[in-house]
Amino acid sequence: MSMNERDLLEDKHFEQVISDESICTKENIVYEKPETLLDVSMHYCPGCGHGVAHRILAEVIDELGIQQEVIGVAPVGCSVLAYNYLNIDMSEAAHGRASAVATGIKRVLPEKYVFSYQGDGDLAAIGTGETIHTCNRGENILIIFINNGIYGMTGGQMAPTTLPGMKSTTSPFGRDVATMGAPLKITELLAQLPGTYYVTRQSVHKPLNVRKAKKAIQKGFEYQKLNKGTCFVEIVSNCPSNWKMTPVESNKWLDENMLPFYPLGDIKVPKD
Ligand SMILES: Cc1ncc(C[n+]2csc(CCOP(=O)(O)OP(=O)(O)O)c2C)c(N)n1
Ligand code: SF4
Ligand SMILES: [Mg+2]
Repeated sequence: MSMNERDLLEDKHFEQVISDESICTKENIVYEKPETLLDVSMHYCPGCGHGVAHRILAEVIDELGIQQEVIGVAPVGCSVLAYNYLNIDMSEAAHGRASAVATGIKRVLPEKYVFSYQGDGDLAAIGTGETIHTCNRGENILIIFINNGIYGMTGGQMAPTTLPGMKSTTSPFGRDVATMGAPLKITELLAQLPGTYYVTRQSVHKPLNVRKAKKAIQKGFEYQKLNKGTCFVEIVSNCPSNWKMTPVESNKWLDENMLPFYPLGDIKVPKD
C-alpha cells in the first residue's frame, strides 16, 4: 500500500469515527465554547491567564443568563481588546479609568450588571485613585483584577505588584525594595474600605483554582443585585512572555513565588 493510499484510508477511518452519531452525542460533549465567547482567535500569548479568565467570565455570564443585561469595561493593557472576544455590550476606558467609567455606566443603568476587567498596571498604578475612590464609594460594580506582577502589554516593565527581587525591564537586577518600594497589596487595602462588600483573591493556574475563580466571579455578579457595594475579584495570573518562561514554567513560578506573597482566598466576605 502506498503512503498516499494509507493516508486516504486513515482519513476515511477518522471521518467514520467523528461522524459516528453514537459517539458525538450531547452527553459525550466535554468541552463547548460559551456563547458569550466569540469564535475568534485571541491575540494573547500561549498559556497566558487572560484567555482562561475570559473563558470563565463568559461561562458565568452564560450560566446566569445575563448576556443581554451585562456591560463590561475593558482596560488598557494586554486585555485592551477584551471587547473583541466577549459577545456583550462593552466600553473601552482610558488607562486606569475603567472603574470610573463603570461607575458612570452603573449609575445611568442601575438595573444592568456592570464589571470592569483590569490589569495590575492599569488598576494599581495609573488607576490607583479611581480604584480606591470607586471602592470607597461602594459603587455596585464588579471589578476583575488580573495581577501578573508586570506591565505585560508594554514589554515587561515593573508594576506596583512586581515581587521583591523580581526582574523586569525597568528593574533588570530585580526589584530593590529599598529604592523601589515594596509591592502593593492593593486587594488587602481595598478590603479595608467600608464600600467593598466582597473581596477575594483567586488564580487560574490549575483546574481547581479555575473552578474557584469562576465561582468568585459568579458571586460578584450575584451580590451586585443586592446593591451592597463593590465586589472585587483578584486573579493572580502569569505572563510567560515577559517573565521569559514557558507557560508550564510560568505557572510553577507563580505557584512558588507569587502565591506565598499573594495568598489565595477570601479577604472580605458578606456578613449577612
Ligand atoms: C495614559 C497612558 N499611560 C501609559 C500607557 C502605556 N501603557 C499601555 S498598557 C500599560 C501597562 C499595562 O499593564 P497591565 O495593566 O498590568 O496589563 P497587562 O498587559 O499586564 O495585562 C501601559 C503603561 C497608556 N496606554 N496610557
Ligand atoms: S504579554 Fe504577558 S500578559 Fe500579555 S498576552 Fe502575553 S503572556 Fe499575556
Ligand atoms: Mg499586568
